[in-house]
Amino acid sequence: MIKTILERDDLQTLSVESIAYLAIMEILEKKDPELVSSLKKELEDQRNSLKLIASENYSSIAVQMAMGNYLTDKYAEGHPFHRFYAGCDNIDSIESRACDLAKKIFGAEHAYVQPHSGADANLIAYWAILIKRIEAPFVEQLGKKNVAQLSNEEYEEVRRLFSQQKMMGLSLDAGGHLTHGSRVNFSSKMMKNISYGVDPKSGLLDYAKIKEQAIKEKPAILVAGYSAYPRLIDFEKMRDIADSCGATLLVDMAHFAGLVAGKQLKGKYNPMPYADVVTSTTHKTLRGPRGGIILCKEEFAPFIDKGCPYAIGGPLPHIMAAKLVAFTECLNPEFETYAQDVILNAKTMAKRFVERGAILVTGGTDNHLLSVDVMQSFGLTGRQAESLLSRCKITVNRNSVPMDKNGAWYTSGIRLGTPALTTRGLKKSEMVLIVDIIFDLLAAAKPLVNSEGVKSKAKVDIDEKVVNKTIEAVETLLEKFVLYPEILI
Ligand code: DSN
Repeated sequence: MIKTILERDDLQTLSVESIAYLAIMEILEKKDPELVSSLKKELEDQRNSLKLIASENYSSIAVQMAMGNYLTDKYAEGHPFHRFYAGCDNIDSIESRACDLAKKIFGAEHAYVQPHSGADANLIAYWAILIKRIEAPFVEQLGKKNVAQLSNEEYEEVRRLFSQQKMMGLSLDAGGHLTHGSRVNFSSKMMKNISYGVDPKSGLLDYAKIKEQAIKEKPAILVAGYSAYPRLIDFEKMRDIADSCGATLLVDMAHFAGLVAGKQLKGKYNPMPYADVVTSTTHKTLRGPRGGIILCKEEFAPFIDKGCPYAIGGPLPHIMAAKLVAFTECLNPEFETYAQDVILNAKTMAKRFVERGAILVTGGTDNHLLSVDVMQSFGLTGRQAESLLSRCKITVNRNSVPMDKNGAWYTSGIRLGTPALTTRGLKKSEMVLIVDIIFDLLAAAKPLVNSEGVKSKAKVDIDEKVVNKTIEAVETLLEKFVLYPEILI
């Protein structure tokens, strides 16, 4: 007979975090034991692997706890103190305090913390910008009070004008995000998409070329930001480009928001003074719950605040509570050290890869991520490298390199990031060790060749002894860095 948590002999010795998690497991066990098994297994897997996914992190237990409660039961359409539902007093308090903290952390004129994700944040921001630029002046010109007063013909004209607008963002293979105008995403369907790339030789943004393109194309929205670009962006230059073509400058800092909050991106590398609208996720370098935020200049505020109803049916009060907790953590001086270490760790990894002879996109990194060209370095596709590393408990994701010949499925690169391992406490010397482990493993692998002599793009040929040795090395390294040591379940 399993004892309930209250009957445990060691209750007095357990941390409050362990007691909280044990209680959660006990409650869930009665509903779905299989879910509890998956939850326990996930903790074990995360504990036993080297997480190098550049967009992932480990949130605090406080952030996790703020998400799991009855706040989820509330509808709060609208925004703080301006709701379409009654009974939102406490949600008003939570959401407005989260907005105030976000403004303080980033030095923003206005904050909106409802987006459910970074993609949501971009969707809302694009609509808000188009409505401000096109719909609002159109409505005003016709002497109408709001869009609901337009006739069907007039509204059709708004829709036609929207579809004529252009957005210009970094292409996916050069490190841009799907929502920056990729053909498989809504962003290229709501506006005409013009992509800019990177210099084919250096892999770096070529600002003069982007400016030339922007002046020719005249986009309504210029997007700066990335998912896999390992360098800093000069936002002063991006501002100048936006001004030269009359575009609204939107910076998507989903990947590097934590580096801004941690005061590591200063001057022209901090997007806040230059952008009209800044979007972000809250769960990557920022280390909060899975979600999004939008920061903007005051003139955009009335439009951004209508994210619900533009694109959100109802905000998630429990997630906004967790964002509030994460923002309090960003204001802790420890967060600055963390952000500094994230970059230091990434630079250390990049340096070691180069010393060992690997080819990196742009030759290195200035931020939290690096992109290793595994095709040029090891003759492997990104897919082969990703699965082999995963077998050895090292999680990375395959990623295109600029002008990738292997396409978006197999790719020629892998993207590595340091936020999660930095949170876990790993430092420079461990980074060198990790690069050596990865390098030795990938160097020992070859693409599997079938009986007809065809090289696989997915499978590799490798001595199992090397695989086992790698797993052992990872396990030994992680023994010293227990993830969530305060949780015993
Ligand atoms: N999936 C995220 C990333 O890995 O960068 C972006 O949405």
